[in-house]
Amino acid sequence: MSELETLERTLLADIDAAGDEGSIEAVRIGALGKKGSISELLKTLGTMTPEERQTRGAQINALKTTVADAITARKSALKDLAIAERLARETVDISLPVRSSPAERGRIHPISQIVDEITAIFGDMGFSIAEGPDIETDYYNFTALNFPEGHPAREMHDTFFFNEDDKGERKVLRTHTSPVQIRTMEAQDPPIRIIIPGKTYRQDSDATHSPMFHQVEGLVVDKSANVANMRWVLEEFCKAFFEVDKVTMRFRPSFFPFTEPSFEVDIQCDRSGPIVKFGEGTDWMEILGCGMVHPNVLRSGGLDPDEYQGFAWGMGLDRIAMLKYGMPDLRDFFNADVRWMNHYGFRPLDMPTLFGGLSA
Ligand code: 2U9
Repeated sequence: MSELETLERTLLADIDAAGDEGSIEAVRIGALGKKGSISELLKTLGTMTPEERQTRGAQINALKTTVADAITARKSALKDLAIAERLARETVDISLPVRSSPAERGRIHPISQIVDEITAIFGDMGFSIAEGPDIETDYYNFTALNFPEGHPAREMHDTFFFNEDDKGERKVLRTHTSPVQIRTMEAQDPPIRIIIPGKTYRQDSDATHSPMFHQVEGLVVDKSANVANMRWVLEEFCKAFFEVDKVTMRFRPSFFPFTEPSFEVDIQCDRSGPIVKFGEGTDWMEILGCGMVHPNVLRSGGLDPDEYQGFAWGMGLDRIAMLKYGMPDLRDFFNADVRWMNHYGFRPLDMPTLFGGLSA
């Protein structure tokens, strides 16, 4: 066997034996690199006679082509092999349970859930949401709402007062969301149909009262809004909110400075078991307050009470959240306890809608 045939065999065997891209590259450099075995052979051509060079040159070049082709083929085969190995190694077991995303693991606080539910119900009836500041002037929180100066009703609210400012004005933490209705009447012409969910503040703290609590109030103003309309809106709301086909409601006369006549509203229920059931039973539970907007309050909002009339209502969100979802102590709402949130919280992607269900 000639020296060239031996070299070819050795190199082809090395190429065949190269198991990865690093080893095949080493074989290439050993044969075709600057100081490789084939390159060294090519250098010897210069010392040969023209006749020798013709035959020997052709042989060495043929060897070079054979080896270069074999290296290219092996490289491509190794690449395919590497991809096949990686594919086998990185297969995904699609039968494994899906890991929940962070958005799935978080929880919506029951108060936010209740606000979303109420928004869905009143949104469907054509109401918009209105918002306003938590720090209010005495005027918007009391005077504009027909609380006379120095009247005991102002004390009834256990108000948090700020210190007097430079102008001698004492701001308050709003004791109800009602200032927002005044601001809306000032800013917008009737017909007005708004709900106002928000934080409110009074000096009170026990298992069912917290110094910061939540209310939702509603206001309708147009030329013919009346008690019958109000009753219908509130009954439809209660049916949708408590997810029952029928409710019986009782309107008892009451007093609020901002409404005349005023009512406290009870809903018939069954309180015999561990959870309150609505739409059945013979017990009553107070659920909200409401009334026709007082003429003085319409005037504060810049409206003529001889032209416009309105109805309004208000309810405590924390209380109805406790009622609907069976939470015994209001203070847990604000303890930021992740175990409580995991138990009572709602899944973030289950947005309440009337068509999909409020709290399913
Ligand atoms: C304007 C005119 C009228 C809002 C109303 C009630 C009756 C009411 C309480 C329920 C429980 C507050 O959280 S609570 O303590 N609210 O009973 N609220 S009518 O009436 C308004 C509001 C604004 C301009």
